[in-house]
Amino acid sequence: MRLGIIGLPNSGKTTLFNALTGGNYETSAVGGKSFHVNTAVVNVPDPRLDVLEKMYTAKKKVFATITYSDIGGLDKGIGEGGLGGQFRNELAQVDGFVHVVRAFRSDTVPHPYETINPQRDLELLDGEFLLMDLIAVEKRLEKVQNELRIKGKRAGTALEDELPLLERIKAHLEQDKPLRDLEIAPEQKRQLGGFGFLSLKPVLIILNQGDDVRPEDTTVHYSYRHAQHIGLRAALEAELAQLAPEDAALFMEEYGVTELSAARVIALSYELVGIHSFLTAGEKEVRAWTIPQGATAYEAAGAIHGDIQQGFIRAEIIPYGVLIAEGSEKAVKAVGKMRLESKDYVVQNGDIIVFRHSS
Ligand SMILES: Nc1nc2c(ncn2[C@@H]2O[C@H](COP(=O)(O)OP(=O)(O)OP(=O)(O)O)[C@@H](O)[C@H]2O)c(=O)[nH]1
Ligand SMILES: [Mg+2]
Repeated sequence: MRLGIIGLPNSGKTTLFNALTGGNYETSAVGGKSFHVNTAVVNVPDPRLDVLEKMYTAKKKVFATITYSDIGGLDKGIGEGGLGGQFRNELAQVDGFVHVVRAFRSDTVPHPYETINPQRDLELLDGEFLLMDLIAVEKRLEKVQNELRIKGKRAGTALEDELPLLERIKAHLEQDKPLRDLEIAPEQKRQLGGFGFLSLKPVLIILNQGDDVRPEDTTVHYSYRHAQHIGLRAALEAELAQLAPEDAALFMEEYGVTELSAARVIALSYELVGIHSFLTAGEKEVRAWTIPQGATAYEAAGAIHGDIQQGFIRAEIIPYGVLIAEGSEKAVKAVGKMRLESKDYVVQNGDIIVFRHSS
């Protein structure tokens, strides 16, 4: 899964990218308009693995991962066709967005629209995405209508089914609402996958705050489904990400920072794109595995190895909370709380699983 970090020039995208990935990419006060992408894979922090590592005296700890791409070069006017093909592809291919909105004040970093106004900036770029989606849906609609007119019944039921969906999408966008807020059945959503509608993708809005946080810097109004917002100080967190853990702790104490938001942003964005983790634990390693929310035990087995899936017999499951409550795997088994599940069991976040399989 990959999330695209987007935002207006000088909003702090690259700074946030560095904070999330521990990277050291160059940030600048110039506000680049040219298209560029930085990509990095990061571990998804999971305190459960730290606990399991100790409990099982495991030799290795393997985190789930997620990818971030810092996509520079977005600004007002892109919806009107100012966006090149490569750029458009990059946006269409990510699974969700992290939208950085500037809330920090600075005399040395110019704002492209001069004043600090998070709500305006959020709506500005969001509006461009809506416009791009509207243009895309109108194009597709025209094509489908033409084909239906020319071929009639021979065009097939798939196109006939698509037509009302496209019309519904168009009407929704014309009300200035993102597609992520439109009720669309899962199979229809899959059908739309190839069009890469931007406003259909989940979004995590980051209010990038400076050192003097004012109340108006902490909230924006964006009450749509599959969207959340959170405030953080990207510059401070990027600096901390460069330090050794013990130095970072000292620094945090000095600046009165009790908790870093980067870890929370990673965890939130992981959930937002519809995935979660099941766990495996043993002496060799403790590990988090990524699966789609709602995936079955059979699908989870496949995430580890095709052979395990093929030979699936049953899944032995201990929910993480049960393990902690009972204190050990042995204790869980003694009270009969280990569960035996078949292929179609829907795996829950934090299930610790052993797959029994024929080889
Ligand atoms: N004072 C202050 N400066 C910040 C903060 N966040 C970022 N900056 C500065 O703002 C400038 C722009 O930050 P970048 O991270 O390069 O912004 P960007 O969105 O990647 O910019 P472009 O890629 O050029 O569009 C840099 O000089 C940063 O050091 C902040 O919270 N406070
Ligand atoms: Mg940048």
